[in-house]
Amino acid sequence: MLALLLACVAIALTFTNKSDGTNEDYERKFDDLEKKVDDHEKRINNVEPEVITRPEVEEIKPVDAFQISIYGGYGFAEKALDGDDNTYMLTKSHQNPWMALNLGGFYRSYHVTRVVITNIKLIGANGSARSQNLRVGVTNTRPTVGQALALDAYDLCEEKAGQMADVETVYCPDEVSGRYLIIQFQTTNYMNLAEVKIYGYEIYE
Ligand SMILES: [Ca+2]
Repeated sequence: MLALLLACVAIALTFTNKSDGTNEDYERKFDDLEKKVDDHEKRINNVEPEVITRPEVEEIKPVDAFQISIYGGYGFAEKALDGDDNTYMLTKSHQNPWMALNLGGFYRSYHVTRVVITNIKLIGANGSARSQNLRVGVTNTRPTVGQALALDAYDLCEEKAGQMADVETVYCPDEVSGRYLIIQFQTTNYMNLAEVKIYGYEIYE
């Protein structure tokens, strides 16, 4: 009888142990699965979204400036970059007169975002009225002093028909970039501008 009882206890213990062991296995596997799910969620939550950063837009100081011609030996292009509205660049009279601003030398290219151009004021309405059909663009090809510049010789940012305002702001689309900023009037006249300010950022290629 005792032997039978012991046998029953042994069987019961064995069954219990076996049962507990199986549950532990399942619990362990469940814990492992939970941990994997947690790890996976952490990985998903920790993935930083892809951020496309754009460089800071700042004023671009051209390294040099030139134009189709210089009127009277004093209307140098640099006078449109001296911060003084009372000094101005002046060309002789041409068909589609232009000026160009070298944004950074041989190895640099820029995305220009906007250009603020101040018309001449010193010689009154007659001077301002010369500035007709403004065109602003960008190119990597240096224009040649003394030569006409074709209207399609550069990537156009924007053109504004009619007489230019006292201060005109021109915007360039994202895909336009280059080494030289071109300012041109689609008219036949002298070109005289008091100031040009250029904003954008350097492109590293
Ligand atoms: Ca000036």
